[in-house]
Amino acid sequence: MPPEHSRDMTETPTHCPYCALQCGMTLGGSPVRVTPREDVPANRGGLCQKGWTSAEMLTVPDRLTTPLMRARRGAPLEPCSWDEALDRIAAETGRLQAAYGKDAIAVFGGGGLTNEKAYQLGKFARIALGTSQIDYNGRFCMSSAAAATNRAFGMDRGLPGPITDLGQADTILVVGGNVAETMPPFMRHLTEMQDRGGALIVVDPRRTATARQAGLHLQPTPGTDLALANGLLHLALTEGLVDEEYIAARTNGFEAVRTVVNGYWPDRVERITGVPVPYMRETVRLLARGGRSLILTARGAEQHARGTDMVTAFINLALALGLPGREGSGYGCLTGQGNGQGGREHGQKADQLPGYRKIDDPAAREHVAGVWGVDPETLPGPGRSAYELLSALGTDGGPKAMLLFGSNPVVSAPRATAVEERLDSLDLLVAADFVLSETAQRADIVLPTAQWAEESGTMTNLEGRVLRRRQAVRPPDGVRSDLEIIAALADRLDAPGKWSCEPAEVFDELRAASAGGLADYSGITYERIEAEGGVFWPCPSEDHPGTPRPFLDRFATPDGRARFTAVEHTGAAEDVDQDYPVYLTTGRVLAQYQSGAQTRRVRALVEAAPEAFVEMHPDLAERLGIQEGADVRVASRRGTATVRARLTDAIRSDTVFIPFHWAGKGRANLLTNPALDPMSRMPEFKVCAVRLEPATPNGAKL
Ligand SMILES: Nc1nc2c(c(=O)[nH]1)N[C@H]1C(S)=C(S)[C@@H](COP(=O)(O)OP(=O)(O)OC[C@H]3O[C@@H](n4cnc5c(=O)[nH]c(N)nc54)[C@H](O)[C@@H]3O)O[C@H]1N2
Ligand SMILES: Nc1nc2c(c(=O)[nH]1)N[C@H]1C(S)=C(S)[C@@H](COP(=O)(O)OP(=O)(O)OC[C@H]3O[C@@H](n4cnc5c(=O)[nH]c(N)nc54)[C@H](O)[C@@H]3O)O[C@H]1N2
Ligand code: SF4
Ligand SMILES: [Mo]
Repeated sequence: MPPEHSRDMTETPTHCPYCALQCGMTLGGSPVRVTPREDVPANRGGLCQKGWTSAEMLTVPDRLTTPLMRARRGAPLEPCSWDEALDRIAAETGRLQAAYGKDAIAVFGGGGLTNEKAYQLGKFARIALGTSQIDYNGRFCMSSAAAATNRAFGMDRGLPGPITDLGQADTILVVGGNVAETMPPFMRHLTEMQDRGGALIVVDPRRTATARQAGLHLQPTPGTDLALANGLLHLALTEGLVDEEYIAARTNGFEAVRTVVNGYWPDRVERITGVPVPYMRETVRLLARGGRSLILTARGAEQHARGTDMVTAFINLALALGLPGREGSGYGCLTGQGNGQGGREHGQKADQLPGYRKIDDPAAREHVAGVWGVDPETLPGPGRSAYELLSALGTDGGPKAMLLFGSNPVVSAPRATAVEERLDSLDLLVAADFVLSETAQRADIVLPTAQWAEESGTMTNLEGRVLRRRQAVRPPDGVRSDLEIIAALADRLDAPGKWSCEPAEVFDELRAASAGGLADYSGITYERIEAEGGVFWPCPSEDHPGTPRPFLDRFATPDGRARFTAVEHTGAAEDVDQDYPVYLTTGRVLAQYQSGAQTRRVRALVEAAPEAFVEMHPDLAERLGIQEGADVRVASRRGTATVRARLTDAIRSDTVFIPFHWAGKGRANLLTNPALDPMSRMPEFKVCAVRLEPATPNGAKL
């Protein structure tokens, strides 16, 4: 077989560049054509519009193909050579670290990076720069579910079993997930379950496309899911539906939960959430009817200042009904980004080393330092979480420079104007990207990278299945892969250790570094992934089959039992009041992805979803004098956005919704509240208080 960089455009089986479903697709032809794969269980021949049009990203007209640099702040970005760019980064980081210490340099990664890149980036921060200041956009994504599952099960893995289990379930409760738009082929599994007589229940303040397919839709006030979950458990107890035998055999801590949920009687929960009592009763009855039941949370339940406890409340419910650790049943979190799962396992998190090891655990430090060939004493300790890191940039005692790989925080971080100010106060901002994202536009140095189909590596999908991303085309002249960039910088910084640019070699090192950790990849090889259609972690040896369902015998806690944690409802960090009387929630639409840096460049997607809008109930619109299609000013305590009104009775009349994919005046994150969860450090993207008014004098469409 020819080496991958010289292979021509033959048909190459790989996976979609975008979300965690990692739909299988084949790339081939010139121009590159996308064909869905039938052999990948996640999508079974399906793709969403983003997947179908993904190859267009390979040839966007404004693709970066040369490094860019600004002579000084305020000067324009101008083309430069790789050597100039890399030399300046090495010189500046050296100067700043000499003046301010190792932590003067921050690194910010992304959940879209392959396992190999995420691993190498974490290693680069710790031993090439020696900084503790690394975190990544996954903190904004599934970190609350990660914190909650670690607390309850001792391990954080997305789905509790293969995705094909969903079709065989009898009841699935989806809390705060709009999979019909965020992972369309996922619906096949839900439809299969429904066709077999199974029940789909959706909890969402909006009657989304997903909710419309459900037999039962619970429409709570944003931020009240914890009360709802406690209320469901209260009902399960009073109706004798909890599995006392399972609780005794497989869990600890139920008594405290029993006491707390005592206070969540149905009428009270209906008052807090707005969900009618009969709907709650029916939900509990369906979940507890025997057979296979799954409770799945997504960002709607997780992106809260109490997100960890919100998820915990649903895990408590699942445990009380005896679901986790039973084949086909359990609790799961729907991971989001392409490598949302793997990206959180190999060390780009502030408190973590590869293999999901804790950076403050002496044994973990010893093991990983051994693989890296350094003294464990030289490894830094835990750093700041994503939003705290962004807020510290350029402050006294905060980092003076940041290297960014795979995120666009100017659009996606909460309270974005404050983040912009911090970025602009840096001595040096470096962005590695294949397009000039809104954040790259503010950088001092921009490094053009290869993307997705132009390189290879591994991705871990929402099931915990490690997949191969294969190179299908050659990168354009002038760009380098992230691994090449990291290696070139490590070389200039005289870093210890090996810095391979070959994904397969980096993966082998990752396997060794993860060995013995919670996320043990040591038995996974590229060959096995190819032969077996992916391998589920943990997989501690090459003759180990991998672990599709991790908790069947025991949980990953020291005593093998799952842990209940009693949690109380407190409500959103910022409640509505006279000045800001309406709840704002934010999220996604089908045709755009994340900060839109990629999908706002694809023609068909721009046609399908051209601009930011605010979804609002006609009753609310009438009260405010706002008509369909009019420009609306939406103000919160953080800022003001101007977006187009879209009237629909599918949303509660006390709540509005703005998708966060657009830059400029329609940016949802001009408004959002950066209140952080105390455990996960997740910002409260899903609820804050706003005021709305027509942007044009009579509220009419211009
Ligand atoms: N088209 C598209 N697909 C994507 C992405 C994308 O950007 N675009 N991104 C990927 C990524 S990284 C992620 S993380 C996933 C996210 O996938 P999802 O979690 O499905 O997406 P969201 O739209 O953020 O949120 C889901 C729902 O939560 C609801 N919600 C808001 N507030 C609350 C609340 O307080 N309680 C409850 N129960 N629900 C609430 C919203 O109305 C929304 O319908 O999608 C992945 N797939
Ligand atoms: N209001 C609000 N804000 C949110 C959310 C919400 O629901 N509401 N959701 C949050 C969530 S769940 C997430 S995951 C974040 C995501 O938000 P971001 O972190 O901004 O995610 P992307 O838009 O995917 O940004 C990825 C950037 O990296 C580039 N890129 C992609 N792949 C690679 C690669 O391999 N290498 C390099 N060097 N660059 C690459 C892309 O071109 C793009 O510019 O947004 C969060 N922000
Ligand atoms: S659902 Fe996700 S992985 Fe599948 S085609 Fe769409 S964006 Fe790609
Ligand atoms: Mo995400």
